[in-house]
Amino acid sequence: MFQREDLAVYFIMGSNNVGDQGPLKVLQAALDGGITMFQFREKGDGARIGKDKRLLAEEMKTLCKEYDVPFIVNDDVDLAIEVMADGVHVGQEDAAIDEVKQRCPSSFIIGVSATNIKEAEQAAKSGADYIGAGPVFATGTKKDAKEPIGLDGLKEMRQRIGDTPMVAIGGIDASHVAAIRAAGADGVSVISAISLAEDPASAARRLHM
Ligand code: TZP
Ligand code: MG
Repeated sequence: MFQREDLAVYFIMGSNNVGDQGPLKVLQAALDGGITMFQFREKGDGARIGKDKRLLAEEMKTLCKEYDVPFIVNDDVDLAIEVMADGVHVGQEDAAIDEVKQRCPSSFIIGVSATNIKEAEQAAKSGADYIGAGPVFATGTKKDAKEPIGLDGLKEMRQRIGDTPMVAIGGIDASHVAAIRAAGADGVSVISAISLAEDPASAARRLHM
């Protein structure tokens, strides 16, 4: 069962977000550091496709299961179902949430990205299990990221979506966690703060309140 506490330290990664250690070593370290949720986001330059992508997803899912951490797949609903993930995360350009809900097992955690108030309200209304809000700060990791909403934008989203679980994303590091929680988010989601850290386990640990 998904609970908002799962959003506390939400790590997101694909194979091109890491250096020489490779994605599985980094994920293992992040799990050792206490991440509470993981999203496999395989896109961009050199992203794996087809069988390679599925094999990596399966290995990551197995690792997450060992730690009892929910394993979420970004965008790819077919893959999420195929590897029996714990859920799927979709953006505004991806499949409509009604359709996603129809296709997935009822136990699936469904996350939706929101880059502004209107999208957040819509996502909450459509029954998303959680909203990924941002980018809160500028990020170099997502090339087509929208304008940052800032802590004020995050606060306003919280006011408009009632108690729908919400996780903040974009340019976040350990120094932001307290302010982001104070703005009403249930947690932080990060890529580079963990994936590019010299010591991903400590980086994950530092993101806890
Ligand atoms: N969506 C909005 S910002 C972002 C995504 C996937 C990238 C976040 O990466 P980082 O390295 O934590 O800024
Ligand atoms: Mg997407």
